[in-house]
Amino acid sequence: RLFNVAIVGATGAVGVELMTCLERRNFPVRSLKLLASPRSAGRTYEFQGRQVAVEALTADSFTGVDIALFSAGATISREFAPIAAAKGCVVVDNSSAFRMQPEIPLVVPEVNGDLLGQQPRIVANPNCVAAIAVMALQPLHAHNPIQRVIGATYQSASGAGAAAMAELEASTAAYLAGEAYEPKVLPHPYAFNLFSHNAGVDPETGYNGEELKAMEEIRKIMSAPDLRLSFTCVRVPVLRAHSMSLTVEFERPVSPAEAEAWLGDAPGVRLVNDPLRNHFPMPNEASGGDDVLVGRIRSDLSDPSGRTLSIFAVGDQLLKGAALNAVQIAERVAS
Ligand code: A2P
Ligand code: 11C
Repeated sequence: RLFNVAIVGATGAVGVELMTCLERRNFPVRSLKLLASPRSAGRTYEFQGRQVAVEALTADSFTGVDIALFSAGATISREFAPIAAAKGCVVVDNSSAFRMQPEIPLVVPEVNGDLLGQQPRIVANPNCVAAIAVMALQPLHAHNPIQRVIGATYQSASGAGAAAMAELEASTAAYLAGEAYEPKVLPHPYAFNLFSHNAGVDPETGYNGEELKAMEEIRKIMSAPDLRLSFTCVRVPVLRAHSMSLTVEFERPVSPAEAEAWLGDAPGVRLVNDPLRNHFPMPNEASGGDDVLVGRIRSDLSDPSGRTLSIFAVGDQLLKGAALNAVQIAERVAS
């Protein structure tokens, strides 16, 4: 069976990757509709050897569409995803609009793809930190329950969209030319700098919105409501892969060799763990690839009980952190 597919936010950083993922994974597309703001109407993209023109998103856009992949932000999803679903379309939504609604499945197929068997109308695609983290955590959790994770992230420009990626390039060029650059997309100078994630800070807890999303979404995806988590999210001047240090406390003692074996067997995970060459996961090696790279697996010396490991994970934010995961969900929905 072939499917009529729509991409909402087709001109964005994730939207363009959605097109490439559908194409290279041979998703059974009958027709592809590209939707964005009226600003982009008429712009064309090549898909399967044909030119497809972008159309302005309207309430009528979803007639005859079987699967809609949304990546145009939460406001657009809140308005248009219910309209699409009411027209019989299955929505895979990359925004935060529906993720924490109890009746909406929040899915990373390798972890909880079984939820798609219930044929939901709207499926939420997780925050990129959550998606990448659970790829590294779930294969461990399946063998020895995880009780607590302390995470620190090193997040790329792509998470803030195509305009932020352009700002990283332009501000770096300006810096090297010795010219002034006024940030327009992100709140702080980005070239040769890093800063606490640009999501707003919750006055009650002191955590920012990205940290809170990552923590609640990891619990939901892993069906682990009691998992204790604390994240610090930071934006670094990298174009498109998110890195994270995860300090993971288990129920029982665990050795790095055991963890390496469990991660080595996990689909979608690739071990990059070569202490002799000091070669561990890096954003330049994760970028453009489907796998989440995991390494630097070592016992945390601050826990004498032997129940804590530190690991480092890196995943392409635009792929497993967004477009690839959405297309993997769509593949399961279509099968
Ligand atoms: P457009 O390029 O026409 O503004 P990114 O996350 O890379 O910033 O991309 C955001 C995506 O969301 C873009 O495809 C953008 O389209 C789309 N978008 C933004 N505002 C709207 C809107 N009002 N209606 C439809 N799509 C929108
Ligand atoms: C970032 N992960 O890197 C964010 C962007 O929950 O979908 C995506 C926010 C989200 O800034």
